[in-house]
Amino acid sequence: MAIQTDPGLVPYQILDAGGNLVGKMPGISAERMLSLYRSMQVGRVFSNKIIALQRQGRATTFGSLVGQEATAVGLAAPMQPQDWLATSYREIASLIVKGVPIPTLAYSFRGFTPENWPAETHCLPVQIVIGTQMLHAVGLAMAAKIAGDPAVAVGVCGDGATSEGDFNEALNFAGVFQAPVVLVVQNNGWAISVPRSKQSAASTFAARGEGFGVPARLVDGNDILAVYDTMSKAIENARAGNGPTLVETLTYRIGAHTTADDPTRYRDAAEVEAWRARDPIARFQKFLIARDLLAEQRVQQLIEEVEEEINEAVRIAESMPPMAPDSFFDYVAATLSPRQQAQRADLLRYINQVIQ
Ligand SMILES: Cc1ncc(C[n+]2csc(CCOP(=O)(O)OP(=O)(O)O)c2C)c(N)n1
Ligand SMILES: [Mg+2]
Repeated sequence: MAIQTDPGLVPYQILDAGGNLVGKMPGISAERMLSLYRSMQVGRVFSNKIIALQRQGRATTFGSLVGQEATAVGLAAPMQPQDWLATSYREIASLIVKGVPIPTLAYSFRGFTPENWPAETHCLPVQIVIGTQMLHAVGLAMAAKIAGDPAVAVGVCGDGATSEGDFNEALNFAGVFQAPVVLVVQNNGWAISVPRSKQSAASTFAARGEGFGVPARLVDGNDILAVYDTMSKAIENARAGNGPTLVETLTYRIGAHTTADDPTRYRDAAEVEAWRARDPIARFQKFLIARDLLAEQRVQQLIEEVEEEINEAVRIAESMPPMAPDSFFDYVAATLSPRQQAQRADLLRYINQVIQ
């Protein structure tokens, strides 16, 4: 198995893989649990839809979210509106939970950075440059602390990102300056084709917090209640002035790294099957059905409603005009240098030649 943990370190769990309650229930209403369940379905349907569109030439490269819905939803759900969220490309469901409109995200997977990025959601645009968002999260948290603003920042990256300098610098600053930040490592076992075992000789990524003086938690990342509970406590701890927490969520990337990847070339089918049995949506669904919070007949209907919502979002995104090819210059600097202005003019000249 690619995912290793110290046998002495048991990830925090509230629901086991069969959906049975094995821990203490967090204070959470039935309505809230159903909304978490629906958000996980939204994440999965969105992922499958964008991958289908990519196959038809209607979307860009996309990294599958499947299997990681509990971590993505659970890390964002306890956040308050003023809290900051800095993610990679793998946490689209977190952005949806935090309020980024689905059409805006679908538009971004047509290859356009939305001009109307909803800044009021306090979500940063996704980072493709591995690990950088962890520094952004710590910086936002430090700024909030200095300003006396009751905001907490959450930064999330993958297992592979922990080998970047940025990750280590972020943890160091978080610890030294007691930043109100929660740094989440979404350990899905793989960084494209590089297994978790090649990222660190440490028994867990959570264990690495100690070296930075940052308290850490190891959580079953496929257990929505455990992720939600851990994040709620870590976020409120940071808000109360008690500093940062590092959270490792143990999960698994069921799909390909992206639409440009073929994982059958580097990993065992048996490993994927073992993790399918720990599916985060199926697990929570069993729990909700057993508690009479969700009717079995309702599941298919709910998935169809979610599919319709995603299809509508795609229709809206596809009806939006494309951005001008030179518009990215608008986001480089408030005023362009003469050299940048010349580059923009060059680009426009080239485009006009190609079109004519
Ligand atoms: C600085 C940097 N180096 C390399 C890449 C190419 N790259 C894209 S995704 C990826 C693997 C990231 O793995 P992980 O952090 O585990 O995240 P996951 O994709 O599993 O969510 C790499 C190396 C990049 N985007 N940025
Ligand atoms: Mg990974």
